[in-house]
Amino acid sequence: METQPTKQGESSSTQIKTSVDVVIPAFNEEKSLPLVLGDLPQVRNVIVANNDSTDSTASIAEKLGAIVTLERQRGYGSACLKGLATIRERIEAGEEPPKVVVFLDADYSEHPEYLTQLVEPIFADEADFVLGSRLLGEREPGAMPWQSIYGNKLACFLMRWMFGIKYTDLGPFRAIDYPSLCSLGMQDENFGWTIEMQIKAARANLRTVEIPVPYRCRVGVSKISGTITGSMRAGYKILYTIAKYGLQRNAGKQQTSAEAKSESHRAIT
Ligand SMILES: Nc1nc2c(ncn2[C@@H]2O[C@H](COP(=O)(O)OP(=O)(O)OP(=O)(O)O)[C@@H](O)[C@H]2O)c(=O)[nH]1
Ligand SMILES: [Mg+2]
Repeated sequence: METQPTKQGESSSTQIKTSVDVVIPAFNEEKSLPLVLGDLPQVRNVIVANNDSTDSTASIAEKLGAIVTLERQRGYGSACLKGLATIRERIEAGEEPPKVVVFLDADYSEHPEYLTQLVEPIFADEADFVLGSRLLGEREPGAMPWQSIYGNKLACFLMRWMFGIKYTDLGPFRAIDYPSLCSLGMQDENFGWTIEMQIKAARANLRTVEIPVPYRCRVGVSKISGTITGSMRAGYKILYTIAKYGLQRNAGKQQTSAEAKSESHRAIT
């Protein structure tokens, strides 16, 4: 027997269809992309940011109804930035801004159907930023190699220690309120993208929640976490990004205390 959707279910799926845009950075993911797009709930726009793929990623995405945008400069962040630029261009051309933007990998390691749960706290006005945590969710054996698990844990520990922010993961599957996303001024062009968003979201006092998301072995060949050089490059960039924002924060504190001193000096003289 067919179950009747609840009124709330109906309205949230309508909201998703009309006001959620999804950005999928993709580099040579012709095998996995059809699976990702097939499992994705109906959203307003699916933007595949093709990172100069040499396979048929772009043509497959187009055939399956996605908006395909080309970014020649390689790097996860570059592809995500291109996706955001495409959203901006469409707004300038007269489209309504999205309510929520969801980021999702193209390798089918995430479960795209969880998008519905990811956007829910934003539509309920309980959060501005929702992070899908693979560390809280169920992971298929081998889906996250040990260096990825401990690397993520270390990054989260450092963020907590340096900034007092509590995260459990740097997962790529995430939803964010569009005006909040614009206010963050995202910049990172490669592996620092996810952590940059998390640090900036905390600094901007965005209401953030994490929800567990399952994670499975990717389709296709591992490019980052399953290779030693990929893991080292990603790890280095993540640590560099934490240090960069940590130093900025300290510089800001020193500046504030210097300003306070000069203010009190002025008040005394
Ligand atoms: N590696 C890599 N991925 C990119 C790039 N540009 C876009 N992507 C996409 O970014 C997403 C994440 O990359 P993955 O290679 O899956 O990285 P990962 O999940 O850390 O590691 P593996 O799945 O083990 O390779 C995928 O959808 C890629 O297709 C790029 O320049 N390099
Ligand atoms: Mg992956």
